[in-house]
Amino acid sequence: MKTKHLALALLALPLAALASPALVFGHKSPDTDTIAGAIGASAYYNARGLETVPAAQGAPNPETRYLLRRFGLPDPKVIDSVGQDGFYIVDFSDTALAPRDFSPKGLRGIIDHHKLGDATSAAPIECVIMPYGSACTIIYELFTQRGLEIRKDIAGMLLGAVLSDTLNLTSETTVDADRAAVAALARIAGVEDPSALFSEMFRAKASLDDTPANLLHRDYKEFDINGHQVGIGQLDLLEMKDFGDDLKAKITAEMERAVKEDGLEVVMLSLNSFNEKQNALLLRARDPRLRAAIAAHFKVQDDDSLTRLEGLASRKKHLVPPLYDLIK
Ligand SMILES: [Mn+2]
Repeated sequence: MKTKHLALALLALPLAALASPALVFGHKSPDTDTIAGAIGASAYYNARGLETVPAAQGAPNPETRYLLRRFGLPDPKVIDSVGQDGFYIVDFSDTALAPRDFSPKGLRGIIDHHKLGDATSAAPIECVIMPYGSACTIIYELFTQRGLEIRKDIAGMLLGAVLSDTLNLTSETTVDADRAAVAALARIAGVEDPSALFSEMFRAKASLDDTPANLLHRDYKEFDINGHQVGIGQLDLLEMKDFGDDLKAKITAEMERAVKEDGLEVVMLSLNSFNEKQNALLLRARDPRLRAAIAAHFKVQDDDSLTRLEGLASRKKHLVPPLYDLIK
C-alpha cells in the first residue's frame, strides 16, 4: 500500500521539481578563469533565485587547484555533456570548445571576454561579452550592478582568476575594469596583497617538484630541422634562483640521456623567469661542433652557467628560426 501512495505522490509532483539545476561551465582544457568563472557565474545566477550548479570539462590544473584549496571551495563536477536541463557557458562562445552534445535549445546564457564565437540559441538568452582581461571581471560587475553580495570565498576565486588571465594586471589585454575588480575583490576576500597571491599561484603552476624528465617534457616539442631531430622544452619560473644547481645538474643529465638514447641531434631547455623577464638556455647536442655553433649564436656558456638573455624567449619566434641556418 505504501509504495502505491508514494508512486501517486511522485506523479503529482510538478515537472519542474524533478528537473536538476542548470549547468554552468567554461571551455575545454579548463584554466583558472574558466573554472572560477563557472563557480562565480553559478553563484551569481543562484543569488538571483535561479537554480544552477558549476561544472567543468576536465579536472582543475595545479594553479586552479591551489586557489580552490586556498579559498575552501570544492572542485566543480567534471562533465562531458551539457545535461538535460539547460546550461550557461562562461569564458567561451565557440561550439568547438563545448561538450559534443551542445545544442542551441539548451543554451540559456553566455558570459565571455573573447571574440564572438559561433554559439547560437533557440530562445532569447542572457549574453554579456566585454573586451576585458578576464571573464571573472564581468562576473564581478554583474554582481555589483544588481547590488548582490559576493561571498568571501567566491571573491577570492574571482580575484585569482583575474590575476591569472591578466598575468597580475600586466598583459596587453588588461583594462581599467580588471584593475577595479582586483581592488574590490581583494577587499571582499580579505587578500591584502594581490601580487603576493599571484606569486603563490605562479609557484603552484610552475612547481619544480617533479622528476627531471617530466620537467624537461612539461611543455616540449620536437622539430625536424633540415633532416635532424631537435627537441625543445620550455619551463616557466617565477625567478631564476628557483632553478638551483642541483636541479640543473639533474636536468642536463636527462638532456644528455635524450641525445644519446632518443635519436635526437639537439636538445634545448628554455627557462623563462616571469619576475625578471629573462630567459636562459640549457643545450646538449650530439656533435660538439654543432653545439659550439648553437651555443655561440644563443650565447650559451660551455659550463652550463645560466646565460641570461634579455626578455622572455618564445620557442616559435626566437629559438626555432635560427636553428634552420645553424643545423645543416
Ligand atoms: Mn578567460
